[in-house]
Amino acid sequence: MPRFAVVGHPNRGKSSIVATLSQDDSVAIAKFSGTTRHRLSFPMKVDGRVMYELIDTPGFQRARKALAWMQDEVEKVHDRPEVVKRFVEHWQGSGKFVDECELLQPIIDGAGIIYVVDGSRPYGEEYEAEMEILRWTGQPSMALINPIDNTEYVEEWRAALNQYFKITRVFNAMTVDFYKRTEILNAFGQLQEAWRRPLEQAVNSLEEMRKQQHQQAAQAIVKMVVEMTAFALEKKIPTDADAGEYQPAMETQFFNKLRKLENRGRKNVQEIYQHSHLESREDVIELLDSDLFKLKDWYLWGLDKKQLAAVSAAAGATAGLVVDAAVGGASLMLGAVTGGILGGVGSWFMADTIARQKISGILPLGGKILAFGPVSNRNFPYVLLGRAIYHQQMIAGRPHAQRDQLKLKSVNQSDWLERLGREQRKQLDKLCKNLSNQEKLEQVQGELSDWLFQAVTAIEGTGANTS
Ligand SMILES: Nc1nc2c(ncn2[C@@H]2O[C@H](COP(=O)(O)OP(=O)(O)O)[C@@H](O)[C@H]2O)c(=O)[nH]1
Ligand SMILES: [Mg+2]
Repeated sequence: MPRFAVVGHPNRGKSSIVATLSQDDSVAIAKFSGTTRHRLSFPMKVDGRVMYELIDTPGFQRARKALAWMQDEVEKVHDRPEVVKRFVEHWQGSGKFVDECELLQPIIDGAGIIYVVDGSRPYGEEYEAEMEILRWTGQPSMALINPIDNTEYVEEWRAALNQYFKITRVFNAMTVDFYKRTEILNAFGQLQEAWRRPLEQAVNSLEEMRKQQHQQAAQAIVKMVVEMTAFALEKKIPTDADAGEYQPAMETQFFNKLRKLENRGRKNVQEIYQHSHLESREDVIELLDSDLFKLKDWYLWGLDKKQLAAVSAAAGATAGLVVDAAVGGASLMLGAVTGGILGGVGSWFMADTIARQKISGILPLGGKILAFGPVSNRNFPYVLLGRAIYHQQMIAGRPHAQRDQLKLKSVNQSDWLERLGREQRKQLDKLCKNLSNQEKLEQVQGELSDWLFQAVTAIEGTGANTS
């Protein structure tokens, strides 16, 4: 199995590269150097099988002194690997060259070398000793230029690194996408014939795994959307009670429950993409930072009024009004909106309500039922899907080195709809209408999952939504 020791100066993004290439968000990355004191192994597993292993190491501390010792010891060029080995044997446990011993040991044991430098800082002679020592080990090696703050010195680095390494690549662990990651793996395969096959296999397995993740994410999202669009809250109140008194508390409860369902759906998606540490970071709770029930933000996610009118017209328009009239008793409009007077046409009205409070007739044993939901707003399934797709794309595209909070971009996200083909749109409109009307839910669940899998795969392909 291919193993790679990720080595270099402290604070050049070694741990970040390990996190990204092993898809492991538990790798320790910190603001200060010296976070990695001991080498740690991170296996990249697909279906429980280890595909390759990355070894995070502490940075070189005294490369020049180490090299000087080795130069004194060496007699012939072909002794060099032996001398590096002797160096580690000699100093290990002595309290000196602790970091050098720690990082050289896995290489002596057969690991390939990934040498990491920062392309935003100038090349300097002090690196030469590091590269020289690495060369002396005789192990296959490759250099990655990580442009931490900018790319100012990338070319300078490239020229220097090319003298020591057969393969040099620019690799930004924070922004790299799935395809660039697989490209790097294939490049590793060129380093040593024995690794070529296993790494090709690793790439195939990763692609297969990614497909499965998209599929699972689509299913998780659809499950959430179906639950949310079907959700209703009921409360029994005394016959003579004033429904209006219960309204605020029930409304809060109703919305909170829906928010919870959405959060749970997101958590599922995060876990599917192996970002399970994300939700425990509290700064992410404010994720996407736009409340589900801020109607004025719905344009970000769903259909705008023009689109909605078109959809409603196509779907036989005034269903909304009919439902409204049929409710009988008190029909309160909740969360009434922002944008002025509603046009009076069914779809307008529906566009600006979230849920209605309904009161059933008197119950046989006394009391009456106060009910909220389900949300019948025609835009609701689109909004849920829009938000979920946005979140899914951020998570699926998020390298595991990323530790920042997820940020909502203030661009209009509803263009995800516009990017869909006509047929795809039509199919979605039909499914969303079913959802709003609570029709054929089982069938909708299956069809919408397939639909969504295609959609997220296509959106990923266009590179939209990811930075
Ligand atoms: N902006 C940016 N920061 C990075 C990048 N790679 C690493 N960092 C930051 O640089 C610091 C050191 O990274 P780390 O991976 O721990 O470096 P190591 O000491 O070589 O293991 C951390 O604060 C990282 O967040 C990058 O590509 N872009
Ligand atoms: Mg580190």
